[in-house]
Amino acid sequence: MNHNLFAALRAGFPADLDTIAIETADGPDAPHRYTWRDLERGTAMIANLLASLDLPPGARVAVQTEKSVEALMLYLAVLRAGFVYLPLNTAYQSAEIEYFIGDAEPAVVVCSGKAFGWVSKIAFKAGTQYVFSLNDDRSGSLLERAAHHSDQHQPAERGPEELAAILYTSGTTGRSKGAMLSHGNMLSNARTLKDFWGWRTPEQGGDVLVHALPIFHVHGLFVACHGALLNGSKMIWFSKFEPRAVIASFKQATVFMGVPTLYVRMLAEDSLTRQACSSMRLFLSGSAPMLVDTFDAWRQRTGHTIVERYGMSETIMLTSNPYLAGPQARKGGTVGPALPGVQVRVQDDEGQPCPAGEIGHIQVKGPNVFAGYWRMPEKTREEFTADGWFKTGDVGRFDSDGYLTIVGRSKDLIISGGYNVYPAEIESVINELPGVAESAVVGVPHPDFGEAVVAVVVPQAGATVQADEVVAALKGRIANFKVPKRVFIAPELPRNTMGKVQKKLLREQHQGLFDA
Ligand code: MCA
Ligand code: AMP
Repeated sequence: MNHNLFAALRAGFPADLDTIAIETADGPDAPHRYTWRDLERGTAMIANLLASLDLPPGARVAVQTEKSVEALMLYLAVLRAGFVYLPLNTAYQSAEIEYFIGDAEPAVVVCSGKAFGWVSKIAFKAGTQYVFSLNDDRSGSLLERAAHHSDQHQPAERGPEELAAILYTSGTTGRSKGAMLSHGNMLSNARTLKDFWGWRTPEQGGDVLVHALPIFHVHGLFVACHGALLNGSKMIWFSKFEPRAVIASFKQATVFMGVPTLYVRMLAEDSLTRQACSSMRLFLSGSAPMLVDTFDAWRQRTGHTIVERYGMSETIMLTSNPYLAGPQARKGGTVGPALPGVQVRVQDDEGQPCPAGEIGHIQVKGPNVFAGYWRMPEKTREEFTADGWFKTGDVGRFDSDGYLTIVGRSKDLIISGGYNVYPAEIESVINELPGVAESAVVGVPHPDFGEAVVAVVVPQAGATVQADEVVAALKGRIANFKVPKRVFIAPELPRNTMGKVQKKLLREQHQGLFDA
């Protein structure tokens, strides 16, 4: 049996391949409609192009392109051809891209035409054999080359353990780690979610997913796209989240997935009403904690109770509030019980299980859990317990019904608008700026992004450092979402008697910074 994830997704396509699979909601020629046959043929042609390149087994295909249906087809084609997909956030700047390409050593890199100059330079220096361009208007060398290939392609035979994708997650200290996900990890999770969230096949009346998330992370690429494809469900495709247009699209849809920021922004629109959401059956939230206020406000305004779930790049989805048991079974402020087939436990500092109500470290096990970090066996060992559980770095507690609440993180991580930011990385870039002695980066509450990045910078003796200059210097060096929303210049950082920077104190000091 072939365990290639593409083969399983393809098996979910409806019998009538000439129905609409994806309809674009924005962009110059919207609504542009793609049939299931278009996906079948387009992915075959790109897969055949990749197969013709004589790449070594396990070759990585790294992709940094704007969101487009063709970019989704490229992902599917990489799976189909049996290579390893490596998505990169479009916000990453050259130093970040240089690290990922240097570390993953992809045989193929695909980037937007406007970035081709600098990206290809980095890629060829790192030994990449092929660099193609792909733009969001269906132009670029990838599609030009693929057009010369057959639209028939047999998915490559792959076992469940074989690598399908590498997702880079920033590290608490130093280097980013590439989480290796297999065909089996992704397929088991997609199948679990299909049942758990009650996806309806076209024969069962069908679902329509509003897709407004980026496609370089687990949420938008795996959870959303796998769900729709495996189920033969149509997607209404936004290249960028725009609250009013997304609300207007709910009239033709049944399912929506978003990070909390998207829900907060839609709640600010008068057009969000019960009427606007009357055809919807399921609103899902995750990637960052949703405030109970947002959960309640959404229910009050739309009559729908959001299903909050919890996951990670290393594990895909872990827990979810119930869907089938009805809205009364969903508890705001919790991420629900473990998904079927996934094990989740909460342990104290001594490695003993915490009883319900007590806070401890969240650890997980299951067919969805990744194989390890790319070329980092040591780091991989550190992140698993002796008895084989993955340490999430999140801290939480179960209630007596088995619902998990995430209360914090043992890892020093800020989640801003659903994107992860590691303070250590930002501090090291700030510390390299001229005149800077040291810095501390913390996350503080933000009404739109949930948490916002704030930096406290200490100048070297005799040097003058301006806050706006720090911000300007960081833009272009690191992805925009990592750039601090505010920078404070201070003569020193608060330290405890051991000399450790007291970040808790800094967070408290700046707690109300973004209060409305
Ligand atoms: C954009 N900016 C941000 C963010 N996004 N700053 C902090 N945090 C962000 N998330 C910057 C912009 O570059 C800009 O900077 C300024 O903030 C204002 O941008 P704005 O126009 O408001 O942003 P936007 O383009 O509307 O984007 C906001 C967004 C986007 C739609 C919320 O961030 C987004 O799509 N987030 C979803 C992320 C996601 O999919 N995460 C899933 C990870 P300037 O003013 O300097 O130009 S997967 C995961 O976490 C796990 C596995 C899971 O459980 O799902
Ligand atoms: P990533 O590294 O991008 O995969 O982010 C994974 C992290 O996002 C998790 O370890 C959690 O800290 C956080 N996360 C995901 N979903 C939720 C949620 N529903 N509530 C709170 N935190 C979440």
